[in-house]
Order: sequence, then structure tokens, then C-alpha cells
Amino acid sequence: MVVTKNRVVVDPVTRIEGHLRVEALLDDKGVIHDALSTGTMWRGIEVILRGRDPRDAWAFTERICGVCTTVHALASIRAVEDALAIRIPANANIIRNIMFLTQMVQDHVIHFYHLHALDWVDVVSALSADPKATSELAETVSPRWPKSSPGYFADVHATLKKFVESGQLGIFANAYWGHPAYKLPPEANLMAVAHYLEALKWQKELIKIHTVFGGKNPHPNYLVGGMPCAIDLESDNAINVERLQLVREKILEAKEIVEQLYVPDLLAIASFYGDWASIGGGLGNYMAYGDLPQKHIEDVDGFLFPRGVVLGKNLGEVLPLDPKNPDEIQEQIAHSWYRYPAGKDALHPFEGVTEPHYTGPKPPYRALDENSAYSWLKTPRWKGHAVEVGPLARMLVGYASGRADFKQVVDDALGALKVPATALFSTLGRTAARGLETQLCIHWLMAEYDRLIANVKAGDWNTANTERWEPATWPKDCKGFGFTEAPRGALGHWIHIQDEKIANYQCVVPSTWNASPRDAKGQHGAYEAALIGTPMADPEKPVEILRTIHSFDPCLACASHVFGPDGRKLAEVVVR
Ligand code: NFE
Ligand code: MG
Repeated sequence: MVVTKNRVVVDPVTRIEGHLRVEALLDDKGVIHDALSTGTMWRGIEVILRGRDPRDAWAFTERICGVCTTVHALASIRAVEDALAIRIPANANIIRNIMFLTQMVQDHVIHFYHLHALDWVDVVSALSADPKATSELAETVSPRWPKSSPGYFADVHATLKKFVESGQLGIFANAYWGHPAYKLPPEANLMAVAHYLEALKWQKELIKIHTVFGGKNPHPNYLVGGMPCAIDLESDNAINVERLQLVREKILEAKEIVEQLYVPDLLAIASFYGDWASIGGGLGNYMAYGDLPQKHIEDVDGFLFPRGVVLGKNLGEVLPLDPKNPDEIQEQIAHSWYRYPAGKDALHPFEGVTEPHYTGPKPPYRALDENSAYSWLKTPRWKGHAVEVGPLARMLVGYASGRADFKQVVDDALGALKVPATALFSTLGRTAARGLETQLCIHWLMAEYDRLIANVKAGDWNTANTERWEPATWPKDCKGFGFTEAPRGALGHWIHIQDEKIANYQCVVPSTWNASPRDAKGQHGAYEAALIGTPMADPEKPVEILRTIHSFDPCLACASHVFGPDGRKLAEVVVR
């Protein structure tokens, strides 16, 4: 981190995936009045894909990231199926939904405990907690969670003490312990640390569902036309009763973690940080592509996560969205290190171009120039609007669409925290929305599992449609759009297939929307906008910047991939 007069630079931002740099400009009262969000490394996946077999694209794009490990594969096969007009069987759709929901639940719990909680929880303060008082607190916060005895918390306390006394904080190193912005009493801190460790042990369990249907995790296998797993109740080597039972057990364990730990901890911690319900709101524009088809992917109205846009915090209206319309989604490069063909300053992804053109300072540098190009991220816009994507966007689009299940979890949480609906438009609202959608997801996960079981029992074991597998059956020239709601938000892949090969491929990724630099009109991206107006207690310890940036759960690996087509490192920034 570098602080020069009125300019705070955080590089790299840690407890995220990928390489993100943030520069915040402070006024004389220590309030952020402008901010830059910068992806400091480049993505080249789109270039690598040109000329390849479209049926292989999922395996390349899935490796954009090991965090949202399945979502690029799903977006990719859907793009190819859209281009080739392939309709997948019912079981494939359900299994994809199960994979999606498994990813969502695991990723959100990990984000809360392991990437975000330490912005609110002071690990060192937990040392002064009384295990007996912690046990009493835990029994109030999560009465149905079994591990809450004074002895249990005394053990956690002893483990933590050993850590701190060794001087090697390990996973708890590098935070701003003792900062006055930490508000939890020591017992709440100890309880949160205990649950951090519980969640860490658990997260590897849920993901076994990916190994059942996709063979492995990270990067499970997918298939254009369906899913690459065979259902055969008579076989030891296919999805059989035993494996389906394992999936059910893992869902039930996850339900306990979400309902007895994650959501109660989230609400308990949030109740100490009411001031963050009016900080970090940012753009006030929200977009979701929607996901979880119940029948066919073209039945958008039946998605469990609805599609749409909310502009200007207006929950009275959800605007329709068509990602294939060339006038709606466009990527600009006014402040990015890329080049477009002469005369073009914004391109729809079907026409998208990925040509790197670095014009920034020679590293190491002290500051970037917000008036010129300053990021490896492009600047996506919807009808010219900067929009936020992610859990808050999905919850608001669901809420504003009048979906009863969304309304219930949102209204319950607002009631529990005793805050008005406007509190949603904030850092705290963004963090809470992630927990609330996890409640919906765990419920939907069991429902999708039950649908699969019903089909299997009825004798439908089909998981793939291979009618259009052979390239000879394809049109000479076609285009497709594939999408999903990744944990961090709306993810789109656009493919152009010509003569059986990929002619063009573009990914517009959730963290690209949220972390984008400003556009040609000077409109900030979501991270930048959310930082503006934040008061900072101590610029040398910028915990406020981390709280808001982490509330988005950044993934810069997704947003800006690391290596060029020849494997060469294109830019290197010294980590201070
Ligand atoms: Ni690498 Fe990702 C998600 C995608 S990026 S984590 O979720 O797509 O925002
Ligand atoms: Mg892209």
C-alpha cells in the first residue's frame, strides 16, 4: 500500500482472486471523492480460442478461473448450443442447475467467512473473549448449531492463542487488527473465528457433488448437448443410488451450514455495523441475466433467478434486457489498454475485438492517470448505463419482479436488522444479499435434486442430446449467446462459428462489469462509484476500502486473464 498526499493506493488488494489495484483520492476531510479500479494483468483466453473446435471451448474458458470453477464452462456450452439450436434433455438441465447451485452455495460461504469476515471481525480481539460468555452468545445467535459449549470455545481460544504467540498468524496475517473501525465485542469475534474454521473444514464436502456429476473439482467436466455423466441405477460406474444418496447428504449438511451458521452469523455481525447500510451503495443500477431454467433455456420467464435491469434504485420497475441486441450491451475501451478498429469506440460482443495496447507507465509506478487508459479491463455498458451485477443485483431484480420467495427473505432480514429497504443500496446490503440468495439457493438445490430423483424413478435416464454432435450437421455460419449468473454476477459468452471453427469468442464477465474503469462519458464502474463518499478513519489502514471492494467479491482472474497467447507476461506490478 502507498499513501501519498490525498491518494491511497492498495495494490494488490488481497483476499480476492486475481490482481486488483485500487487508488482512492481523498478530500481534506479524509473522504474519498474519486477512485480508480484497475485490473493489472491481461486476459488472452478469447484470442486463444480463435480457430478451435467450438465443442472444446468450455474446457478452455473454464480455466479462466479456479474460484467460479464451473460457470465459464456452463456459459460456453450454452453459447454453442444456442448457435447450433441444440435442445438439451430435462435431466441435463436439472444436473446443470444442481452444479450451479452447489457452486453458488460453496462460493458464497467461502466468501463470507474466508474472504470478507476479517474486514468486520478482529481476530486478535478474540483473544480477550471469555469462552463461557462466547458459548452463551453462540446459543442465542444459532440455537440449533450443536458446537457451542464453553469447552469448544476454550479449545478454539487456545488454538488461536498459540497462533498469535508464535508470531506467525498464517491465514490471519495482514489485516488491520485493533483498528477502531472494528466494532464486535471479543466474544462475537471468537465465535466468528470458530465458525471460520468450521466453514473451512466443511467447504470441501459440498463440492463432492461436482465430482459425482462432473468427475472432479475444480473444473468439472461439461458437454455440449447435455452433461457427460451417465445415469444407470444398475451400474457401479455410473450415477446410481449410492451416489445420489451422497448428493442428498451433502445438500443436507450444506443446509445446516447455511441456515444455522452463515445466515445467523451474517445477521449478528451486520447488527453491529448499521453505519455501513448507508455507505458504499454506488451506482444504484443493477442487472441480472437470470438463470435456473425450469424447462427450456428459452423459457426465460420461468427462471428461478429472473432477468432484468433496475435503474436508479427504482424498485417499481424491472426493465427488459436482450443481451443479443447489438444496441444493448457494448464494451468500450476509452480507459482500457486495448485497441479497436478505426472509428469504433464501443462494440457488441458478437463484433468484439481483443487487441492489447499498453500505454500505461513503466512499472513499478506510483500512481495511474485517471484521465487516460488505466486498466486491462474493458468497460461494458448496458444501453450506455454503468450497472452493478452480482448477488445484490439478483436480489433486487427478484424483489422488484415481485417474486414471493425473494420478498420473503429480504423482508425478514430487513425486519431482523430493523433497517428500511433503502439499506439494501449499500456495502452492507451487498454483503447481506449474498447470504439471502444463499438461503434461496439451498432451498432450490434440494428442489432440483428432488426433480432429478422423480425423473430417474420414472425411468428417464437420458443426460445428453448428440443429434448435432457431428460438425457436418451444423450451419456454415452461426452465432450464439450463452450466459449464467455466476456467484459474482451476470456472465455472458458470445460465439461466432464459421466453417466448424470458432471465428470469434468474447466473454464479458461479472467482475468486468463491476471493476470496469470509467467510460468515455466519465461514468465510473461499480467499484469506483461505491467507494466515492466513504469517510476513512486512517488512510494508512484502509479497511474501509477493503470492506466495500470485498463486498463485491472481486475476481480479477475472470475479469482480466494473465497471459498472452504466447505465454509471455505482459505487465508486472511490484507488490508493496
Ligand atoms: Ni473468477 Fe467469476 C464469478 C465469473 S468473475 S470468479 O463468479 O464469471 O466475476
Ligand atoms: Mg472480454
